[in-house]
Amino acid sequence: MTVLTQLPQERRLVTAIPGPLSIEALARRTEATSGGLGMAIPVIIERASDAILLDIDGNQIIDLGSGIGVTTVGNSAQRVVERVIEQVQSFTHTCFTVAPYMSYIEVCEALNRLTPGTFKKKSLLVNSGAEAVENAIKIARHYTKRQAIVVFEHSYHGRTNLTMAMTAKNMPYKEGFGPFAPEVYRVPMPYEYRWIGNKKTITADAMDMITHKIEKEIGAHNVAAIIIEPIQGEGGFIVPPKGFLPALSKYSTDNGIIFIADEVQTGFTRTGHMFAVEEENVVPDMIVTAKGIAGGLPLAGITGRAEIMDSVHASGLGGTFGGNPLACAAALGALETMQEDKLVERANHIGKILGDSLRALAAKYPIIGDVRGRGAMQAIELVKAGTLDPNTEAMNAVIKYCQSKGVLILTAGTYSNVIRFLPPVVITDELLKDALSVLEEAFASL
Ligand code: PLZ
Repeated sequence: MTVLTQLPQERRLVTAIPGPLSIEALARRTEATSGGLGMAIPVIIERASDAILLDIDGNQIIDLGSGIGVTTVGNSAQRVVERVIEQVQSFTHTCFTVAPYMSYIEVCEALNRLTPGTFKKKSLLVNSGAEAVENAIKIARHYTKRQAIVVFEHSYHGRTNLTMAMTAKNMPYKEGFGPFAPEVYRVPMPYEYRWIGNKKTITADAMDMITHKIEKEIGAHNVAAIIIEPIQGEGGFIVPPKGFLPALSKYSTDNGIIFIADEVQTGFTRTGHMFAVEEENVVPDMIVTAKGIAGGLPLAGITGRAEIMDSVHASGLGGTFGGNPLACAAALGALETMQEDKLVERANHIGKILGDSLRALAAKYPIIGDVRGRGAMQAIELVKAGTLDPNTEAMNAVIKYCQSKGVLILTAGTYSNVIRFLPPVVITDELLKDALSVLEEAFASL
């Protein structure tokens, strides 16, 4: 078995960022690729291992974004690489709905076992988070024979037509891309830092606003599903107040509504639990997963109560590539890594280092208005000191400084003022601390 040797887990700059080779290659990027694509860091990647990205100029960059929360088990993780190599030599594709294979079944068995809930569960595999959300909605509508979908302010669920309708933020996700799918209703999200009156105990307020809206504007009996991210990702790592998710789950059950957790960004050890809903022992009827599931290969899942997942007629669900054998092999390697290397514990350990360091920074720099998140999913919200006014300029300056020193950090937030940390959960303490010292320098340099 040929497995590439690991890159040393250390930051190393040999040119400016971007270096001359990246600059040349990025000109070709501009020529060849759609202008509709974004770019967080202007370098071209040649290789990566765990939390280090190596660019074509030879710079080693610390990855605090994991390709948007995907490489939880590390980039090109050993067990993922081994299983994918073995699979690519066996067969590359049959289409699970044409001629089935074991790895798809094994990934579904693992999802059914690992997701919360002691009832019988079944799963379906697709290619992306958005496709998984679409399928969860299809199934919930089919099962309930209802149409309305309830989503939240600040939510992100994808870029396809239905999921654009479900996503909250207009620019850049929706601007000019309408018309959007009907029967999607948005309700308030208890965003503690910005809730009306700047209150902290808002679960009851929020539930009243939401149930009132549902009952008066939609009719609870028309709602097929309520879908929520247990910690909102793109919206700015907004953590719901304690008790909110349990209350929503109960309201759903009481009203025959399917409660769906979109764990695309929060799932698979990221928040210090296998799934973020476990924090408050919430048991959703369906869970949507993607990103971290397969160590970087494209795979997503929908897992739910067996009677819901089985309510659809045979051939009502599917897709050519869904649960591709390479992606399933990768997922089995990634899931094994999470268990064998105890990544739930590791995420909590990272959470402690990250949280302590971000809170210390916030105590020193009043433009850090809020520190929030859990485990290896935390963020800081930047404001003009002493106000709630978003400070996008400071966010951009910090990100740019960190990039110039070889640290890749992502942004987020409805108000484009959140710096979010999503390191690979396997990142070493030394590497994380080095990256955080660069972050501190960035604030000092403002
Ligand atoms: N649900 C909670 O976070 C993807 C978007 C990146 P896909 N988030 C990253 C971008 O700019 O396109 C996401 C998510 C939640 C669904 C999705 C959608 O997952 O795999 O990107 O389709």
